Amino acid sequence: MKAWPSPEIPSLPGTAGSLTLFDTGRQAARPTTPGPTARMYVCGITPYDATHMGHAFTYVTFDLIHRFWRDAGLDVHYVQNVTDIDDPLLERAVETGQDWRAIADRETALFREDMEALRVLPPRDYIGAVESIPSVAAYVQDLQARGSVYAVEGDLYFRVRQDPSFGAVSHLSDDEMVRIFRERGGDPDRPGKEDPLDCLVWQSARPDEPAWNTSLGHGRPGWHIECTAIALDHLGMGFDVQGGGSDLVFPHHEMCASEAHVLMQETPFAGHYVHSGMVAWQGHKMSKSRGNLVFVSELRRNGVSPAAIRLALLAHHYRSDWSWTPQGLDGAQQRLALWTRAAQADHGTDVATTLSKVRAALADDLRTPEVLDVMDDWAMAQQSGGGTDAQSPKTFAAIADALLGVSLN
Ligand code: 5CA
Ligand code: ZN
Repeated sequence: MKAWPSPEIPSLPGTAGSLTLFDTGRQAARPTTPGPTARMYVCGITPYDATHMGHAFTYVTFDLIHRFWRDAGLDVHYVQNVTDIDDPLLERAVETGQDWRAIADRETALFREDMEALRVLPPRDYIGAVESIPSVAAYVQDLQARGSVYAVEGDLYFRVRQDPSFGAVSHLSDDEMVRIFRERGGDPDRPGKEDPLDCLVWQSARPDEPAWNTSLGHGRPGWHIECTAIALDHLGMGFDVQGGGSDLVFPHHEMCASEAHVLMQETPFAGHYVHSGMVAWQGHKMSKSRGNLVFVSELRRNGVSPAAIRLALLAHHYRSDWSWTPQGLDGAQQRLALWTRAAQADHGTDVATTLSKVRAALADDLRTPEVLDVMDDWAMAQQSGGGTDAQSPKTFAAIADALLGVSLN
């Protein structure tokens, strides 16, 4: 699929060090150790509705990682999927009388516009589930050849326990796994399953549902194996970061990892499993299924600057759960005005310490609230005058742009 155009990234003096991120798998913050090309896979949208602030928070979080690595002089191979066939799309199609493909195309197009407006760096590979079906079918056959698949009424299930490290991403008890699996699209209670946690890798064709002819017969893929296949095809095993919101820790990222471990007979699937917190609105996690949403596109239509939206998101550490509020957006707009004034000055105080503090706070598990404080300090000092350096206001703007994706123009 086509991604979206990349914004320019200004270059900054000096270079960043290494990036430490909290790894859900190890339950600890650890340095990332990319080679000259850092490899990151982030789970993309299921395009049945517009981009909301929860999505924006997640993609801006991983954009900070992307930007940090670029600042460190690395090439970044970033892969993202689009779940352009799944139950929610088909349900929305029935509810609205539209074709599921038209919904997916429209909402994916809107997502691209939102990402471009938010200055999120595009993935190098932007891959749809539908276009990956032949690859998924081949991986399911590999799993079959390893004796890791069985059929229930024509649907194919992966034996999760074939991976000795199953559970090592989420660290949940069996009871918790079953409960969460049931909540998040799994089918632990289906009769005929060997283990309640075994996951669907191929669903045979249902009447009135789309299906594809493959080596596995007529049907469509299960969800997890799509991301496993896309990540393996484009990044291979042992890539640096597997990312998404914390609602994907279990079952999604656990299942993806186990499928890959069994397929490739090696570990790990990813070096770090990184998860952003959930954004709520009106007391509940923002979700398309609940319908309590604040859309990026709606704010943009109402004239809110994307830079202010980004600053509203960056005011929260990426691992915290938080609520979107109008006050948060007001605060971000004031901050944007402060920074913009400061960046427009003819001269200012030295910005080198600001840059090294910003890099250090980002390097330590993306401590963005501290980054904003450091930037505020420089901008406020600027208001009270002083400083003779003609370059520093421009460098300040370049820091905001290159590392935070906030354009002060
Ligand atoms: N297509 C799958 C991933 S393969 C999916 O989860 N799609 S999604 O549209 O539901 O979510 C897209 C991304 O946004 C996921 O990484 C998800 O974890 C994240 N996300 C969804 N809702 C929120 C929220 N309220 N707060 C933060 N992140 C969220
Ligand atoms: Zn995914």
